[in-house]
Amino acid sequence: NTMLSWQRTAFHFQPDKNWMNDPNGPVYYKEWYHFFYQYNPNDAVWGDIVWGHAVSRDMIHWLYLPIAMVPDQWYDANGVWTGSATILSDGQLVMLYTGSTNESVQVQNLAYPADPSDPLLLNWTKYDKNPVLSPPPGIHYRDFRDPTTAMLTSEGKWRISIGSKINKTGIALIYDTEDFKNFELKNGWLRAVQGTGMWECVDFYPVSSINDVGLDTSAYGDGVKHVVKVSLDDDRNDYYAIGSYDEKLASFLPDDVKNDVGIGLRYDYGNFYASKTFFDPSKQRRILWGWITEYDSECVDRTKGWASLQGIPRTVRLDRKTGSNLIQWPVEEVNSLRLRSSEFKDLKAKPGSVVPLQVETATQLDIVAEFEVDKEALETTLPESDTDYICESSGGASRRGALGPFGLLVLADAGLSEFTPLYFYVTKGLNGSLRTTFCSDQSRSSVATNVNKKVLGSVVPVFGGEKLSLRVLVDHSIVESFAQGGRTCVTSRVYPTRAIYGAAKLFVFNNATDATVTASIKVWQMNSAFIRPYHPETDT
Ligand code: DQQ
Repeated sequence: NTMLSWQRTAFHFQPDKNWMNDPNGPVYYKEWYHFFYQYNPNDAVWGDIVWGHAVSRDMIHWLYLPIAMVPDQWYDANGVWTGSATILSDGQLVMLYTGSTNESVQVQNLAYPADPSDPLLLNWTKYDKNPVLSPPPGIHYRDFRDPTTAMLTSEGKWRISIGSKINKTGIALIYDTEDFKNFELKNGWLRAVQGTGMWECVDFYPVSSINDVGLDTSAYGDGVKHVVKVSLDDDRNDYYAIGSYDEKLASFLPDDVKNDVGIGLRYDYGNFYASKTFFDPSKQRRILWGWITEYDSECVDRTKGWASLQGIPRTVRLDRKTGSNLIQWPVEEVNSLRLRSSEFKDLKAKPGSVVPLQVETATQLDIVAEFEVDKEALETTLPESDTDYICESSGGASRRGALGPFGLLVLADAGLSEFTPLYFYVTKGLNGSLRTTFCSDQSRSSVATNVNKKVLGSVVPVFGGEKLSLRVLVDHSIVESFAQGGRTCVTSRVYPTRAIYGAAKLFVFNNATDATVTASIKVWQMNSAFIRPYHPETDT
């Protein structure tokens, strides 16, 4: 349907048609990045799940390959569900995935490349004695899924985690194995948190606390912290915790129980789910993939013939300045799509102003912006007792405060009948300290009615002397925002009907009542990634 074709993205990964959900088994193998994904080959809604497959040299320019695995066995007859890749010490690749059986029991299965010398990994062999794991006693047959990438123990065994729940308590089970065929259930859990419900797509990995280099999944010891991430089925968000992992006890302890697994920090305060990381040995970094779903109706998705995107892959590492959150940033390869740029230096936005930026079209952009709040206003503004600005419930970009909101209007039409504000909101506490929140306001993104109109976002740590900074990737119907170098990230799906193609514009706005804001902004037009099928003769 050409009526909705402007929503299709140009540099985010999406299949040429139909439904996609979770990222699966991302891995670097024989100089190719491999990406698998939950895919419905028959419809633009969830169902009939197979593993789609694509390869890339740079995680931006993707080539579609044939479907990797389909439900052709009793143990995955209801779907080839989410799983992870592990590269063994000798370079062999093994894949563990969840099968939903002919009776809808969730079991874990082993698969491996039919021809390990094939860099494209076109054919997959399922182990003939699958399943390798069935739900243990006490676990409901439909609460046992999404095995992690394995990490080595000090005994030389491989260790995986699988998400589940007991009553309302989310848990991560731990299994050790030597051969990925026979598994031993460990006592206790990696972590359990009351009231969080089913843990989907557990991820478990090390981050360095001494430098910014990514770590192999098995790294352990001095200078290493661990991250546990869970996808909460009940509220459809990805939560992580940073802490220490006791390898002997097979258990994880968060640094801060207020930010325990599943309750505190989120990778993204917008639309981002079922994510998974992998270690990229070619550039010594850890990469995070996340599924970005639709915020419109299934009926519309069927009309347009596709649903869902993957976020731009992000490097992920510990924020060594705060020590208490991760830093996420689009992989550097996305910069290769940058075309012409426009620069706006020291632009003064007075209280209550909207300033257009001349940037040709504004549907495929990479924006880097810095904002400075007028020092005098910061000093003279009276402290407030209520500094708890919450994006979801604070009235969006139109509610004015002394020191905010200010930021950008993206995917805006000239008459401002549609626009998406990305903004900072600063509040001053009674003790004089400042608190900064970053929000993405979808409430006026579209004149269409059957789309999500929430204001999304969260608080962002800012140190004295730091300017407020923002990186934004705009791609037709997705807006990915990275505030303060990637400390707080917010992804929106938006569905403008007027602010499309050449009619889409970009503005700076300042809706604060007291403070003038100085903005410096660089905007690149972004090329398309031309994602297409692999051609054996020309694609090498
Ligand atoms: N999606 C898969 C499951 C997983 C869920 C099924 C998360 O394995 O728990 O498509 O989105």
